[in-house]
Amino acid sequence: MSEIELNLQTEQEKGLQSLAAINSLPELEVWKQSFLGKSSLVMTTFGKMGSFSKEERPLVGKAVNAVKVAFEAAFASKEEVLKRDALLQSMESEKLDVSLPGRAARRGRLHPINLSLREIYRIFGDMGFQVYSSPEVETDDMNFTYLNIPPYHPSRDMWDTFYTEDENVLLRTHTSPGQVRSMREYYPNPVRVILPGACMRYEQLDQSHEIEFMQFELLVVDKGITFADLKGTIEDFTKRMFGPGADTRFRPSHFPFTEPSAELDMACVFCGGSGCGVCHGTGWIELGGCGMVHPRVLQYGGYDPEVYSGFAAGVGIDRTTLLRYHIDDIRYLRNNDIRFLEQF
Ligand code: FA5
Repeated sequence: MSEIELNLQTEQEKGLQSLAAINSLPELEVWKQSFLGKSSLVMTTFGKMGSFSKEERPLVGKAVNAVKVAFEAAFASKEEVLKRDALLQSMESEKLDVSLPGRAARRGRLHPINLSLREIYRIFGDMGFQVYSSPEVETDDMNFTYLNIPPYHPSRDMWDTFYTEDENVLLRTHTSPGQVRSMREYYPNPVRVILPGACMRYEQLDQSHEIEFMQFELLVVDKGITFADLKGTIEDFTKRMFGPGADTRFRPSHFPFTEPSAELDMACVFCGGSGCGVCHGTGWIELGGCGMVHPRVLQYGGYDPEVYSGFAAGVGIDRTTLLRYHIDDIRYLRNNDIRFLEQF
C-alpha cells in the first residue's frame, strides 16, 4: 500500500471518529469543512491526481473515492439525526400560547351590482319568471342576424363590439341573443324568462357608459301577449325596485328586433328632473329598451308569429344600481376602490 493510500485510510478513521463525537448542527458544519471542504485531504488528493504515476493513479483514485463516499454517507445520516433532535427539542421548549387573541378576518360583502341582481331575481321570481343563462361570447348570427339585423345593416353600428379572430365570434353587446336561444329551448311551450349577464361595447366612457356593463333581458312568449302586458310588468318591476313613487315613462323608439319599440326612462334621482351630468341634462335616465318581439325574431326562435306573440325588454343593471343607491358615476362600480365598496 502506498503512502498516500495509508494516509487516506488514517484520514477515514479520524474523520469517522470525530463525527461520532459531534452533537450539534454548527459543529457538523465545521466537520464538513475539515473533511470534505476544499482544503481537506480528500479534495486536495482529487486535485492532484495528475501528479501520480500511471500505475498509482487507479489505486489512489479508488481509495480516495471510497473515503469520500464513506464521509458523505456518514455526514447525511448524522445530519438527519441532529435535525430531528433539534426539532424535538424546539417542540418541547417553545410552547404555543393558545390564549393569544386571533387576527380578525376582514369580511367581504356583496358588490352593489350583485345586490341589485338579487333584488331583480326576487322580484321576477315572485312574478313567475325563470332565470336563463346565455353565453357572453356569442356568434354574429345570435347577436345580430337572428335579431333582424342583417350583415352590413347600419343599425349594427349602435352595438359595435370587440371581435375575435374568428369573424363570426364576438363579445355580446346585449343580452338579446338569449331571446332566440331560450325560445329554441322552450319551444313549443310558453316562455317567461329573465336573462342576466355581462355585455361589452365599443363605447365612449362617461358617467353613465362603460365598455363592460350588465343587462337583464326580459322575454315572454305565449298566445295573446300584448303591449299592455309589457307595460304592466315593467311598471310593476320599477315600483318594486325603486319604490311606489318611482316615475317612469315609455318613449317611442326603434329596435330592429321589436315592433313597436319603446325606451324605458326613469326620472333622474340626482337632479329631480331639472337636468344634470348624469342624465345629460334631460331629467330622465334611460334604463332600457323594450317592445313587442318582431315576427321575424319569433320565427328564428321557432314560434309561428300568426299564433304567438311576445314582449321583450333589455334593462341596464349598472344604471339600475346607480339609481337605486344614488351613485353619480358608473365608473365607481368597477374600479375596485375599497372606500366605495365598503359603503354597501
Ligand atoms: C339594447 O341593448 C337592446 N337589446 C334592448 C332591448 C331588448 C330592446 C329587448 C328591445 C327589446 P340599448 O343599447 O339601448 O338596447 O341598451 C339597453 C340598456 O343597457 C340601456 O338603456 C342602458 O341601461 C344599458 N346600457 C347600454 N349601453 C351601456 C353602457 N355602455 N354602459 C352602461 N349601460 C349601458
